[in-house]
Amino acid sequence: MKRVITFGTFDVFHYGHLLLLERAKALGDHLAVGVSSDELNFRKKGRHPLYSLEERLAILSALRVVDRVFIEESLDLKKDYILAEEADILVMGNDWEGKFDHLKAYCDVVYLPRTPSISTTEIIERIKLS
Ligand code: C2G
Repeated sequence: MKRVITFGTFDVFHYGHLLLLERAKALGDHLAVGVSSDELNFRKKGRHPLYSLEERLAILSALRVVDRVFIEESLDLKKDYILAEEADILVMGNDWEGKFDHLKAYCDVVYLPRTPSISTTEIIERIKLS
């Protein structure tokens, strides 16, 4: 049984998020998702998510491909989350390419290509203009 772990904010959940999770799950049998706390997202992106942590956790928990969700409080705790979840594979989008290579001591690290032309920021902009 292979355990996969991935992380993200998943704000305004969209098709690119779904494809990332489906490809992550296909690499193993069990998928755990670390969902960024509102504070962590503010530190990463300089804005609060539109969807609250509770809403983002609820959406992710309801997905068939997701077996478990937990809260990611800090980018620096990845090693602890990997060990706690007994993960065999860490999956990240390739916007993080190379950034987590030091974790190869604990599990396989795979960067998957992002789905082109879709992002939460772009969706927010489109809604503002319409
Ligand atoms: N994603 C994707 N294609 C897109 C948009 C996003 O494959 N068009 C992927 C991202 O690469 C990421 C996941 O969907 O793997 C979640 O995206 P974000 O919420 O933007 O993730 P991010 O805030 O970068 O969080 O610990 C690292 C972070 O928590 C990652």
